[in-house]
Amino acid sequence: MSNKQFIFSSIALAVLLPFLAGAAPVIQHACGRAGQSLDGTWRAIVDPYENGYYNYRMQPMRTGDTFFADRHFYADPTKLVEYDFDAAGTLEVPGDWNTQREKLYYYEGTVWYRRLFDAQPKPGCRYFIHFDGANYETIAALNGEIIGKHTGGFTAFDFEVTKQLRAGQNSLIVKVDNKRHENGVPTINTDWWNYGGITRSVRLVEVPETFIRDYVVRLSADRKSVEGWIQLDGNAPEQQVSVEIPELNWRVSARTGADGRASFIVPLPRKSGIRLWCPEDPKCYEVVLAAGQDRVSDRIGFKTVSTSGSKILLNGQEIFLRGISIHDERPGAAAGRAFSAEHARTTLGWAKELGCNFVRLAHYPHNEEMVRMADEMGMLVWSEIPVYWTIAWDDPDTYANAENQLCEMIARDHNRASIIIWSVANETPRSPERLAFLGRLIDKTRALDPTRLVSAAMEKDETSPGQLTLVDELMYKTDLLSFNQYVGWYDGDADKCDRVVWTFPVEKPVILSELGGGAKYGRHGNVNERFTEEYLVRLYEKNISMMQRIPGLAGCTPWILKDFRSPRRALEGIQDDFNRKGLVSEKGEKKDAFYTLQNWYLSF
Ligand code: GCB
Repeated sequence: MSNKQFIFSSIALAVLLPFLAGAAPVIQHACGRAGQSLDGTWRAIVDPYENGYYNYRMQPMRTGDTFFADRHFYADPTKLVEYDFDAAGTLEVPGDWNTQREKLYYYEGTVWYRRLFDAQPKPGCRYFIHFDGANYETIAALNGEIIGKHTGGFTAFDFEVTKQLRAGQNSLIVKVDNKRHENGVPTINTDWWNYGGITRSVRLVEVPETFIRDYVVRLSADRKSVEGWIQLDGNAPEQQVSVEIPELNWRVSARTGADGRASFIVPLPRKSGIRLWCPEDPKCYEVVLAAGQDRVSDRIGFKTVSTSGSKILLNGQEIFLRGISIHDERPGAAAGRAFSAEHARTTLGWAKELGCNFVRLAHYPHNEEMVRMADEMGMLVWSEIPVYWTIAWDDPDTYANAENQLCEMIARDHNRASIIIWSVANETPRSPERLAFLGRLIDKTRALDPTRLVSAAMEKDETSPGQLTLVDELMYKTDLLSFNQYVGWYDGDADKCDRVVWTFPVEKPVILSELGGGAKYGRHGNVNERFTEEYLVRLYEKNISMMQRIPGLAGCTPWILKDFRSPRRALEGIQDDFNRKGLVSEKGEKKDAFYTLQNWYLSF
């Protein structure tokens, strides 16, 4: 492939603008870069009154009077220092604090983490501390100096530490605060556990002075070319860069401009033999990107997704989305936040066994292992930001926060073949302010990524008894008519499913983004008794036959794969702090309704 074939397209300006508009995006594929993992045992001080922070809030330059300074009482007890990380208890990272210490089960507030690590910084390299996620507000300091602040509990971010990193021992202090806020994203009220802490992996990343910060490598909409861009970061932005897919014998090289960016669209050879990514054949190719000293190797699948009338097309072929919703919680009695490839394999393994080709990762971006595992296992993905229920629609800070989380979600995962839908919200009560807010988020999503579908989980309306439809005007902006409905649980009994008629004012693919009800595993009784396995089986049977009568149905993601912790679920003996709408219990025991849905899915 010659340089001439490399097209610097001005269309790419559209993709470039978002990059210029905001902060630098997260380092693409940070876990595949040189450096060291900082996962493991960290010291932790619980600080509900923000004692260790007080002086910093008063005088931000004086970190010496705060816990960021990592001073010691025990080193010299004649000097008053009322904390000492060396003497503090420990928490494992990654991991939420709620399931690690009984006293922190309901805790919402600040915990200070400290990790000592050795480093040997090399001249000509830059260093970043990369967090895959920490809930909800993070402020970090390296060797007593603040390196950055981040808001949002479910997206990756990194702070540069080239100046602060020392040869020998380093002290990384991270203040994590999971207090809920009325104008936060999410807001105060949700139906999931507000797990706090450094819930996901942390890594010291080493890159050359000028490095490949971000890239997109994907199939063009006509499936005839591979297209994308590379974004360099550093003081030598104009460089020779290349992208290679060795297995396809496909290679391209070019020079980045003064903005550090190069875009390309290069046809695949006629007989490339490319295997398009799909659930039945989730082929990922090794893609190697190089720029000067920097080299990144990623595994990327190639596919397209689009709609035609009420159909969803994957690689141009109609596909029905046999889905299930999932929270980012790990399998096992203790529950808690998921973070590992093993958690992802088990959870997605259950979804596979259920007969799924699609998962809705609700209600916020899940950890990166999950989407990478979905790529490898062949599971289509709906990915969402936590714009949930009653957000402060007219607060500009709330909008900025939501948009930032949207950008961070897309930036981390825009090379994942599995992702077909970006969702901007879940069950948000209608109002003009909310319509404007979500409309802006949808426009932003399309500008950042024109290659995937954009939607939101809306709510159905009953315009007259038994007449079910959508009236939410957001449906004119989304690619899908996706909505949650609980006929047979919150809305009447299971028999109501037989009586209702569905119609829609516009022809688009219909996705039931939630349906279901609760049952405690092993609790048996009458079909009319809530929380019994019998009730849930019947509810699923009735919902399935109702769905078969829904015009334009293109898929569904019943709520939910696994019972998950929620402080809203107080019914003792049955709920015990768990939302019981799972088809498997938190321990992985399959409820009878699992097989009801499985029978339907396996009949396709
Ligand atoms: C919903 C929400 C979901 C809840 C679920 C429930 O509509 O979107 O977050 O957990 O209902 O169980 O009530």
